[in-house]
Amino acid sequence: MHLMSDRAVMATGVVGGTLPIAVGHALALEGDAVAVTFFGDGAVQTGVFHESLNLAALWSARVLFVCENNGWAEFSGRDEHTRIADVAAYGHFHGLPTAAVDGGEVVSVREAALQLLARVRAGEGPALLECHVMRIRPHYEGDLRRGDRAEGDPLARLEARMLTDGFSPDDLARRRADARAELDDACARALRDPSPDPVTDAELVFASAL
Ligand SMILES: Cc1ncc(C[n+]2csc(CCOP(=O)(O)OP(=O)(O)O)c2C)c(N)n1
Ligand SMILES: [Mg+2]
Repeated sequence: MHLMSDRAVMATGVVGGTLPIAVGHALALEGDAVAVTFFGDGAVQTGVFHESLNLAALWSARVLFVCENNGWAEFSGRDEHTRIADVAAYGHFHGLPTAAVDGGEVVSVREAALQLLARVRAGEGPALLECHVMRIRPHYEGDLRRGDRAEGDPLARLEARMLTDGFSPDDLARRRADARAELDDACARALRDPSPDPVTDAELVFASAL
């Protein structure tokens, strides 16, 4: 929900909030650039999910909708808030090319995403990718009640697959250390950055300065 970067246009604590923004963003993009929006299965029961898929399909917006379906919305199991088991059903219903994959299998996610992205880029309209995943950590740190399934960790599964595919344990250890160093460096840089000046709080919120 809360990731931002130069290419991550927005994130928000409002469940489903990124969906219509992604459609608008896609309509403003030029060339064959594509907007990709990630959301949980909890967002699928919001009205904007359906409005966004419908409008994107009608206007052939270049959007890839990616749902991470872990079967939970905060503390409610999927069967407590919907009678529809698979999110992919809504893709078919709204007329989008749709795929459903094991979201813990990195290679399958990549292959399915590339196939759908090729269609979106070609101007065939939006697409929906449903990734079935496990919640590997509780909803928030300290909540140990439900859904802690470490065996669903996509990185651990990828490592196991790479070892089977012939990568050496040393190679994997080196890659892990490189990734760790990159993250440590990014965290250190973020902590060193000065906090924003409070007088700039309205910048980029309104079209013209207050
Ligand atoms: C509009 C809105 N309603 C309710 C909430 C409270 N809330 C936070 S997370 C969440 C569940 C979202 O489900 P999902 O996207 O599947 O995330 P998961 O619980 O699987 O991490 C809810 C209802 C919110 N943040 N925004
Ligand atoms: Mg969920």
